[in-house]
Amino acid sequence: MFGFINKGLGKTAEAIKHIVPKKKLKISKDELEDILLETDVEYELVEVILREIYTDEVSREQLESKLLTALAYSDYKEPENISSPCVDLVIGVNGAGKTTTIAKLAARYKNQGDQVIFGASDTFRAAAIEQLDQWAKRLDVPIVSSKQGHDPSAVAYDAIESAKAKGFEHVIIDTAGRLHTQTNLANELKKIVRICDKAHSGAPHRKILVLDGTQGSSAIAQAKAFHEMIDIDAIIITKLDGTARGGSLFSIAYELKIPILYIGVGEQPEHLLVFDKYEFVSGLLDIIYFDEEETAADMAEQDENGMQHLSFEEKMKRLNQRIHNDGFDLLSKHFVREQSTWNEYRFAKNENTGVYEILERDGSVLRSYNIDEL
Ligand SMILES: Nc1nc2c(ncn2[C@@H]2O[C@H](COP(=O)(O)OP(=O)(O)OP(=O)(O)O)[C@@H](O)[C@H]2O)c(=O)[nH]1
Ligand SMILES: [Mg+2]
Repeated sequence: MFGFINKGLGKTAEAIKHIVPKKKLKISKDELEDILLETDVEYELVEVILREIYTDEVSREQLESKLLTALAYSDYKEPENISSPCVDLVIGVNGAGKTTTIAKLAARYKNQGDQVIFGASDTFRAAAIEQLDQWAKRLDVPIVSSKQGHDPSAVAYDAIESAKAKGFEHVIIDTAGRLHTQTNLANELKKIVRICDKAHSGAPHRKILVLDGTQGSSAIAQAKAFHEMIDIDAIIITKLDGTARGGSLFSIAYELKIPILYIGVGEQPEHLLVFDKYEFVSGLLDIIYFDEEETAADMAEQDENGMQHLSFEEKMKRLNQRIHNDGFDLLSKHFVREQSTWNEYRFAKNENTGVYEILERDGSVLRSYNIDEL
């Protein structure tokens, strides 16, 4: 969990800390609006979230329920009864992180003891084939490829056939993110889907859309276009480590209603994390709010002068009351006045003992108050 926050939400956390530098028990609605907009939650969703909060101050529990509601459709369910091999078709625009994500998926499958084969169906660019080939070598994964310009669906077909013959559990197919026209791309993707099914009934089992996390909410329109071409089963959001737009996940999930399968948090094969909405939300809330378990002592320590904390404020209120009951009134932070005589005395916190004291002119203590015992 700690690693998850560090890797995936580092930049997003920085952006939030500009608005709320120190953890709090409650934040104002204005602060919440700033946090949501700053981390690239789309305004429509920001309005929905704010509209449903009826108090001026927002607690961790209130925000948690709203954020989880936005992620209601983000849960991914593994398709049932897949006859091996399971075929992943990976699509997305140029540079979204498809090929890198394919390597990450392969590393994951291999780690669980499964065997994987790649299909280099991005035949639009020679460099794309070359890049996947390099990952194949590095990860020791066999690859089916052909020359630039060849039929990508034929490559997909061969890769599936090869996996069947070898008894492999997984096929991962790379695709081109851009062709000369959008219609070409749509036709090509549809054809790959058809041919996969021909090679292995039910394939591709997962049509996975890779979205560039640094594009944030602006990737939504793009995702809709792909979803219209071929129904997307799941989304992987990459490069979250490099962006402060972590909040866009809420908009993406809320608008598209397509499950989020993984998030990419770096360039190495191990930098792919299963997306868990509870973990994600609690990771974000930890940046803004105190943990439920964090004690008042932790809060006082976090906050140098303590004044911002409710529990501390409550203590100060009680201190005031006690001083008043003892016949004094607090004039300022450092002076009290005796009600009966109107004499003024210095009032200060003893730095050595932490006790608050009303002091005579000669420095002797007239009254002392241990704030923790009030
Ligand atoms: N920091 C970071 N970089 C990533 C991540 N995923 C991919 N990248 C980088 O993003 C760049 C593009 O990734 P590719 O995997 O080549 O993207 P692609 O979608 O295959 O691109 P094309 O084949 O050109 O369409 C590369 O430099 C990757 O190393 C990630 O999760 N975090
Ligand atoms: Mg690629």
